Amino acid sequence: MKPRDRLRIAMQKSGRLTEPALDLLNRCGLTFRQSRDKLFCFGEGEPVDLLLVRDDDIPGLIAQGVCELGIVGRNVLNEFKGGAGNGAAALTEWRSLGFGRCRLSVAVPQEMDYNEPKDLAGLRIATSYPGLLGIWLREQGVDASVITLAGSVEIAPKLGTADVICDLVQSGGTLVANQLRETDVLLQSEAVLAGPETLPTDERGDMVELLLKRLDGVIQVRE
Ligand code: PRT
Ligand code: ZN
Repeated sequence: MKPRDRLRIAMQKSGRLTEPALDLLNRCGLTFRQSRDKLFCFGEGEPVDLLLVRDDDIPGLIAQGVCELGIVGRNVLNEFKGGAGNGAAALTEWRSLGFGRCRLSVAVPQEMDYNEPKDLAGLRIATSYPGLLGIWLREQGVDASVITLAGSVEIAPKLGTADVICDLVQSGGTLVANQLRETDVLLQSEAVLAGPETLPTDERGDMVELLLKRLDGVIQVRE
């Protein structure tokens, strides 16, 4: 099979990162013709196409070489890198993009007596980030059981399926609404431009370099 000569960037199809990501690419001079199935967008000027996918799939698509770059939350990227079986995937942050800011935090019921991570010993912690939570618990020397949930993590303590949670927080409104209190920040996150540590040595690599240069200009103007 002939190697691809067009660059592919994966981004979230529909969610918090979609609009700011597309806006950033537009400001880097990239425009796209929306295809009918809306999974693949053909780039009009430069040889750069878009893949519109679930954010969780982005690191895997880069690791498999389906695309060269992805715009994804650091939380998703690091969970992939730290997750079981993904150790070999040498993915890196080429740039941090300044939007989609949030943090991954532990939160406990407001009435719970909590002073330090050791107080989590023996508890059940609900999260969608078992890899990152597991690493943090090991660093803290805490033995707790991690309960992996795909969503609605914040209601787990009320439902009795977990004692505390580890979830993304932005304004803190969701925690307050669920009578939870943020105690420890595991990760400060924002959208990043992710890619393999080693770029292709062909035209696609040149295009990445051009894009990074434009991106730096756009980010500087914005700051
Ligand atoms: O369908 P797909 O899988 O692509 O979308 P998704 O539902 O997984 O992702 P989406 O669109 O919700 O979030 C995409 C990315 O945005 C995340 O991976 C983060 O990097 C980033 N981001 C920024 C956030 C938030 N802020 C955020 N507040 N992601 C989620 N939240 C949720 C959080 O999980 C919690 O339920 O918002 C709630 C907390 O918000 P506050 O303001 O009440 O604290
Ligand atoms: Zn997702």
